[in-house]
Amino acid sequence: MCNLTIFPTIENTAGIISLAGALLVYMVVIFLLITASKEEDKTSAKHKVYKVRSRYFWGLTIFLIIILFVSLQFLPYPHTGPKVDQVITVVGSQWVWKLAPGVSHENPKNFTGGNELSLPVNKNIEFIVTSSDVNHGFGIYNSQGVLLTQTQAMPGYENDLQYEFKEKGDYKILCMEYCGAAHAFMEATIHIY
Ligand SMILES: [Cu+2]
Repeated sequence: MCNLTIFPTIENTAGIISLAGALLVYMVVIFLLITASKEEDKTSAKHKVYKVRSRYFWGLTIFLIIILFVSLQFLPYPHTGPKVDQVITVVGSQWVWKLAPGVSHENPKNFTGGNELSLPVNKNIEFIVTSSDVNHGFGIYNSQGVLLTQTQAMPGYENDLQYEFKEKGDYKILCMEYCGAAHAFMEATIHIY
């Protein structure tokens, strides 16, 4: 699951900007500490730091407000990232998982799908996950019982989860959110070929 490739997503860009900002503050503090003369008392050094910090705070606030207004016009943000090879609709219900290939326009309550599915190895699979009743947790486990990926199955919402199975074999889907009496028996199987 460890993927070091950096995609230019909004999250990554925001992360890089925050990191750069934090480094900038750090550098300013180091600079002030180095340039402060020895005679200068601690209070005046502290004042200098506070001044820089408050300027930085207001600068950052204005910058973020501008970015907010500039970026809002691009909503809804287009889907970025690797290409999807296959789409699977998943509906969680008390107490079964139903899976079927393709995008479903059906009301989740009428959705028909099985609790077993075969999918190809090394393909980017997109799971569109929802629920027909209460919240469920859609978790995919390998044969050793290790959780590989998960998302919530919520009534009235569709959560997208993309995952590429790297090994052939059987994977289990279990419910990760307590949803009633038979919660522990809510499972499905994905065969990767
Ligand atoms: Cu459950």
